Amino acid sequence: MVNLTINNQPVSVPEGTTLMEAAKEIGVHVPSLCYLKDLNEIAACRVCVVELEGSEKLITSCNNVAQEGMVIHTNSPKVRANRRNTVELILSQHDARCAICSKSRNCLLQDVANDLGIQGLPYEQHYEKRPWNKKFPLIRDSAKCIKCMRCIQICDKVQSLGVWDVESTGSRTTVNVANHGNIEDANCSLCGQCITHCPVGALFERNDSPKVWDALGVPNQITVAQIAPAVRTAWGEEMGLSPDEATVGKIAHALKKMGVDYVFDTTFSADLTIMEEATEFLQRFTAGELDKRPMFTSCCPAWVRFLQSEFPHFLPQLSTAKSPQQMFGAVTKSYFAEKIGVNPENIHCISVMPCVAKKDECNKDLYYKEFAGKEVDTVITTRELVAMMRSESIHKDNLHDIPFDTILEDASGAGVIFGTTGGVMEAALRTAYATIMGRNPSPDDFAMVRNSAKEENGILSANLQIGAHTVNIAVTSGLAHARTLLKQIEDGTAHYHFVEVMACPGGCVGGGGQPVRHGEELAPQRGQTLYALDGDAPVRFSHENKDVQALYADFMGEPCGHLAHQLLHTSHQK
Ligand code: HC1
Ligand code: SF4
Repeated sequence: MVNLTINNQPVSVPEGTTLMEAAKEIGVHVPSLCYLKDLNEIAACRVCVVELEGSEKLITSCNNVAQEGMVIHTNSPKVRANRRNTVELILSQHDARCAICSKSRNCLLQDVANDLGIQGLPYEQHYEKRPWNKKFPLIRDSAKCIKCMRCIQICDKVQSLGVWDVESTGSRTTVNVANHGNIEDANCSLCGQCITHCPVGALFERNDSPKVWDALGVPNQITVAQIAPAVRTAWGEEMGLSPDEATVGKIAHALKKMGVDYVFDTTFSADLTIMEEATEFLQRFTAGELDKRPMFTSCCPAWVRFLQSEFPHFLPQLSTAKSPQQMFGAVTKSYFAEKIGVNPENIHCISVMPCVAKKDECNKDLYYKEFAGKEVDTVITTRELVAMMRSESIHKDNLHDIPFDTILEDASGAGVIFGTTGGVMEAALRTAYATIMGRNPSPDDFAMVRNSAKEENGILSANLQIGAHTVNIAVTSGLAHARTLLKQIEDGTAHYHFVEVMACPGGCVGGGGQPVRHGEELAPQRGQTLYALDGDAPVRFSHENKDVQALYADFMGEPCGHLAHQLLHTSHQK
């Protein structure tokens, strides 16, 4: 242990602890704009300076470690003056029109400037404004960038994509798409992790809420909304609701208040996806197709984009099942449209997703009888949903649980856990087991697929015995882990039959469209919310979803049958 003094308080910390972490031990917060634990400890912003007694120069606390006998002051007059000057300089190169900024009220720069009492700038403002394709789902505003390097690090170290890079040197140093490229050509998976790790409003999703408001105003148009599993775990964070209070039924109520005609749960079509994907898996597995290479889950569009751009030779291994989002749209504009006697052209499908990549995925077309159009018309993120609630003055106290609409209403616990890493695999295994064995397993028999994050390389693998079959499975999240897994398969050091990959660390609960809590990775605790919902669910198997059963009986026929192939499957080849 190392003993030192911080703000006149003694503190003992393990060797190698940074001064910032040591201060945290005794409840002292040192501000920073760039720090991300284990990812970005490079003192790019220099806001975290502290005073070391006996040293002329201030030192940065995020990348200097505690040493025996150090006497540190984190908020001395010298520190305050320096920190203030640093922030004033950053603000002089930042478009600080907070009122029209996507991160307003949740911006680290705003917080630090306010905490320091900065109310005017001694320097002239000058910031760069670069053009950007505003139609792309991910938007960068160069005038807001503070060069903290967080986006570079998360994209490189966690997602292994390297979309962002430093450009120029010295005072001209800036961040841009690597190799001076365009974002459209940059192999961006659209996972949105750079957005959720940006401390300011330099990165954000395309705002599609105006499209939703427009759709709600079209006379005689039917609006149908679906709510993704992970949204329920996080929207309450923005509204001041605890996980218990922030029910999905209240989101349904809010959407109805906005004027949406029918509100459904994507969990319904997660169950439908399992019917198709588990059937497809058993067909491919028993035909020996997976003896060399596995079948991959296909519900994460960022993962699909990653394969398309970097590992196209693996595309045939993807399940042909569409994602639950797209299946919902396809079922809405076929089966549901027929049931309610409405022309699918007069239906506008809205998805509320924790995801930025879903804004790209929804561009898929549906061809059904006379109808040729989009399965899903507009995708908004959890953040956009909350912003819409605010703009409609929907207060949390005026929301209560309402049921989803019929006839796509039923949803199992297996579908709910789709939103967290391992959930798709667990749900599929529950149904695959029932198909092979002719009886259900205990719902928690496959709980070993949870917690891939705890594995050393982030890849959880298991050999499962189901009847006479040994099934090798793997689960991972985060594209750097996925890349490792693909390399293992390529070089023959690992062999699996079925693999789940979600691009966002922790799965959709950690999605790029979820509310941002600076410095906190909330995916694990949001995942626990989904497991609790699954544990309490009256139905825990996708194949026991009554409305999915009715869909097959009344309309779709068999899983992986002719109509199912037409409506619920796709080719992921570009
Ligand atoms: Fe997801 Fe999925 S779990 S991909 O993360 O398969 O976005 O929540 O809706 O489609 O169901 C996202 C979440 C979501 C789909 C489902
Ligand atoms: Fe979107 Fe979920 Fe994939 Fe993240 S893990 S990119 S939120 S689908």
